Amino acid sequence: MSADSVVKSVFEQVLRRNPGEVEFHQAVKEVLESLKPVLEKNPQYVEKKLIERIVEPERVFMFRVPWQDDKGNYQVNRGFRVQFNSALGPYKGGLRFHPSVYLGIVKFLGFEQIFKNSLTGLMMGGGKGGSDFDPKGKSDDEVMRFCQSFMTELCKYIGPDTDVPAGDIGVGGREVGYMFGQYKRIRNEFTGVLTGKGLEWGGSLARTEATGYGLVYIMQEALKAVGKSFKGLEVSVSGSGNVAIYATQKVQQLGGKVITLSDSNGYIYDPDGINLDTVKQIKEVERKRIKEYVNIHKNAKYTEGCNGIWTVKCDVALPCATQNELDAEAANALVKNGCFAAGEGANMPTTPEGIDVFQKNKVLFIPGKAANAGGVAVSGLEMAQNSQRIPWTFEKTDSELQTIMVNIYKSISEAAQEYGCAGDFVAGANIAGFLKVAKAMTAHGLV
Ligand code: NDP
Ligand code: 2IT
Repeated sequence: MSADSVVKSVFEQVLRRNPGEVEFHQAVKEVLESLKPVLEKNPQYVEKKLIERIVEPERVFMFRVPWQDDKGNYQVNRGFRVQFNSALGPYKGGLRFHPSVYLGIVKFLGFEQIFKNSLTGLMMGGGKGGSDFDPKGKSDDEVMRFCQSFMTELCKYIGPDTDVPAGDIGVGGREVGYMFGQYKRIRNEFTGVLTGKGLEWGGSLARTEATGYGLVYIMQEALKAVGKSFKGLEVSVSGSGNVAIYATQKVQQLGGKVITLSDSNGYIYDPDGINLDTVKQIKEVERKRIKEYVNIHKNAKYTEGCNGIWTVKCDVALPCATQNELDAEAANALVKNGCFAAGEGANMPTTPEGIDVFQKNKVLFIPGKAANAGGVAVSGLEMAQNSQRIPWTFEKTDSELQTIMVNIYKSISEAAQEYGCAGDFVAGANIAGFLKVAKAMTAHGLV
């Protein structure tokens, strides 16, 4: 059977077996398309049904999360954990709390995580979880009661050598704290079962910064390869959460100017460059909306709705909010305005049509699997520190992160080169990420 027909038939089976899970279909399609040259070169992977196995999660949990709000009303949400692939290590990946979460989102994220974690070079399998719970507008006590109920069920399936969750959209230090407390209480164990922990109780320095910093480190490496740097560049960042804030910080440290940020209501444009102290106060301390920014910085402008953010003229675009936030129209607007590089801080923020526009116009495009791997990489370093029971300094952790991001850039460039698509970092990331997992799965026999 040719690689083409294998991919076609596996994808048809994915559509049949996972009806309605459109984000999962999108993520699988991209990876399978990239793997055609790998299957041609390695017929043993076709014979051993590597592709059929890798698109099927090892295990999926869905559970009821009952909790009580401040008024005493009972509430019910749905919880998920997808343990996708453990060929390279314990399942590892974040938890997302957002009303849009359903099985298809968790599966797309878990699937991406397999290849991303492989690219880090650390021993981590792929997994993801979350809930359709919306933390927005909830009191601390409500969030705590929800997290405790969520962990009361999740704690049956995870453990420091089994499955190690972390944060994602809607899950930060506060939520990880409540979940860790409940796990410790039920299991009577103080272990590194979650990453993104507080620094006083097993967290790693630089984990908070890691995804945003890592994104900028890999983009810096990619820019260096074409004789450029961030110095003097105008950068458009979307989102205003963990990834967006620390991507902005690192761009600024490297001499670039970040001119936009957004949330799900709208975006701000500040021609003077974003003032991060203001953003951190609004988003991290007060947990308010990004539009508050323009009350303090009078040259800045707020626009309702997030679609227009990519019409702002910039040199580099860093989408750091959510999936499918940058479509073909947005990519065309960026190209027209002279944008020459884009790096995905979020998971799958660019639609397939958007990626097409970037690649046809020779925009230097680094996909999320590679570009946002810094977060999970430092999570892996947090696990290492927890095993050693010794915390590392910020400098040591940050320097390991830089090395990992430079190595990811190297391995995705080399894989693209080797498989005849030099400069296509989407294919490079999928191929390099896959090969390691495929070798491990082959060594493990029929699993
Ligand atoms: P946060 O919850 O800290 O921030 C999310 C940001 O994205 C907020 O500004 C939020 O706005 C915006 N956003 C979320 N959903 C939507 C939506 N449907 N439409 C428009 N804007 C939206 O999450 P993170 O910064 O941690 O995550 C951002 C992205 O980065 C996600 O794709 C995540 O999977 C990815 N990522 C995160 C890593 C991490 O370590 N945290 C690691 C690797 C990837 P609002 O407040 O209005 O919801
Ligand atoms: O998408 C991701 O890589 C994350 N949300 C971070 C996962 C982790 O385990 O740190």
